[in-house]
Amino acid sequence: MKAMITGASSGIGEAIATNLHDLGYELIITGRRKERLDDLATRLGGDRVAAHTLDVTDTAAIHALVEEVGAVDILVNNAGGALGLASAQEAELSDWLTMIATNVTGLTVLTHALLPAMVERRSGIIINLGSVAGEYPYPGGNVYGAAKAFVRQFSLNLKADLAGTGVRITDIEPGMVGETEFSLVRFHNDTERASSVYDGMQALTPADIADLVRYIVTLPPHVNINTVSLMPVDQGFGAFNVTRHSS
Ligand code: NDP
Ligand code: 8X3
Repeated sequence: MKAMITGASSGIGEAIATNLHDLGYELIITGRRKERLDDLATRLGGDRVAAHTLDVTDTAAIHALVEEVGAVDILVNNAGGALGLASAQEAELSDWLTMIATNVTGLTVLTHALLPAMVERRSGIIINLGSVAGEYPYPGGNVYGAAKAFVRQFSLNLKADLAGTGVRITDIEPGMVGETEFSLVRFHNDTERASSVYDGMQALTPADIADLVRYIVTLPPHVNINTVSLMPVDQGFGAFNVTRHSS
């Protein structure tokens, strides 16, 4: 049984890869930082793990990899993240386009490339990493939230098309997950700002998400979990924001 995990070079993807390896899967771990993938392969013992450099924004590279590795039993579309927390009117266009290219286009192209073989074999599981940011708006969430809303709706629409094919599809939508590089990347390597995000609260951990994946992939084949929305106990929702006397 073979599982492909994108963005396995850190955080949630690395933890998911570790759990799937524990379950006995042969892994195809991907990301842009090959040395990180090689480290993970070594830590997992080297056997049953193939590390491949893959930038998910590179459609030709996705097609070449799929051609090389063939069908997989599990695809975890985890690669992605946020860039910036500026308001829409102040955000960098390049950040917006990168978020769409990774969280939306990369996930879509890889899914399109691997799905036909799953349907043909009448078996397979796709797990997408969405976010609570795709469910609830927050200031500065603009394109990141919109990209994750795409992941949520695309996953549900896949479920509609895949009914009766034997192929399963789940969107996992976490709130704040610490011990990842998510905030470091969002704040363009500002370590202080990144670590302050999790100050004084207990965030979810990559292991929490990986344990959820373990649960999902070990369910009987007739059970499909459509979406899972989860948050730290310490996280909640904001109130509506009312601007008064603004003119
Ligand atoms: P990390 O920054 O730790 O991990 C992101 C992973 O994505 C890295 O392995 C990175 O690898 C990979 N990645 C980023 N861009 C590309 C690219 N263009 N091509 C290939 N791989 C890429 O963050 P998380 O582990 O937290 O994030 C994993 C997923 O979970 C993301 O989709 C994120 O949006 C989502 N998520 C995270 C939450 C959080 O609070 N941490 C909450 C909700 C969802 P490399 O740099 O080597 O390419
Ligand atoms: C990241 C979760 O709550 O920081 O997707 O937007 S949150």
